[in-house]
Amino acid sequence: MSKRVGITITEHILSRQRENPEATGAFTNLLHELIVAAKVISREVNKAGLVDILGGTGQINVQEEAVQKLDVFANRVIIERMRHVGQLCCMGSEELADPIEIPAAYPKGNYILLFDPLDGSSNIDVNVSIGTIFGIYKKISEDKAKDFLLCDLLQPGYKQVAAGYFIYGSSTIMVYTTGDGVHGFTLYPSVGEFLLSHDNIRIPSKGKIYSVNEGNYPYWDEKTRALVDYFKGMGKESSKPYTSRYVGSLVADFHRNLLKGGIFMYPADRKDPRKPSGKLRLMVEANPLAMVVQQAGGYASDGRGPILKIDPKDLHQRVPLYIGSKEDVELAESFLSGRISSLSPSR
Ligand code: P6P
Repeated sequence: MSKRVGITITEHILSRQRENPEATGAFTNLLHELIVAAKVISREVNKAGLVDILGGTGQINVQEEAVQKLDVFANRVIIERMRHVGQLCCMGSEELADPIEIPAAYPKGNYILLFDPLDGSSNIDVNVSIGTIFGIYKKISEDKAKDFLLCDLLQPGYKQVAAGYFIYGSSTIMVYTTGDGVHGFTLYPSVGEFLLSHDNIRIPSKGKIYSVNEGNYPYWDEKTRALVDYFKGMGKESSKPYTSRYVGSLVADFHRNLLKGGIFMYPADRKDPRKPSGKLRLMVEANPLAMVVQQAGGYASDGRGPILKIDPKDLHQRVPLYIGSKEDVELAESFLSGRISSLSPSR
């Protein structure tokens, strides 16, 4: 066990800051405030069954998804806490159509925060783990007359300076990377501190788990079906069957595969003509998790190539997602590109 297990997230971030001679403390300040926001969200999520904040608000968000009260709460907590930190020039939320400006009264900074405030919210009422996903970029625009430009928000994922997620489950865990490995911290509720519990997470190069919503099988193309049939040990290219695990909450499915190995897939499908690339969002879901998994030795693809190299066109664009153990994701690319000719069953 690493000698560092048990140190606080604050000490972990500060030790990183001390190792970086150019560090000004701005990033440390930004991450610290995000952690406070997550603690507030965690408290509400963990008592959701006890107070009347369950159920929908009757509103629909920019993704045309029923908005749960905790979604609204989490979105508001993050925006209100982060906008006065003085380290951001703007934000982007999965819940809001437009970029979030920092009010004139507040100091601005040179970072951009993109986030999904409460992913998996359809699981809130049934007590399944849900999460907050975030990616942080440096400002690139130089127009002095503007706090930010759209190009600051629409950067490819490899430009992220940090990314991670909070998973609100049997315990609240924060997993993040600043480009120097992936580390997990578990919230010690009675102390109110995140303590290092998973030092330098590495994902197995090949797993035994596949995660996909097989209810969408009728809406997939032939190559996608062949790929999933392979993981099931069926079809022309048979293999030893993998185990199927699917929670329906991206952060929960991703976190399990990160620790145990395996592949999570949300393929393009014909289910909704408005969402031909599937359901998941590039900027606030795929890119942050792609940075985490790559830093842990894994890989994330849209089926053709690296998620992190996609040039974004829209803040809310959707993307097919294949993410997890490197060998499994590369195999998925082989099926989806048609490169697969024949695989020995022993593979
Ligand atoms: P489906 C939750 O709404 C979410 O955005 C992700 O957390 C999850 O992976 C996905 O949708 C589940 O979608 O279509 O399988 O229910």
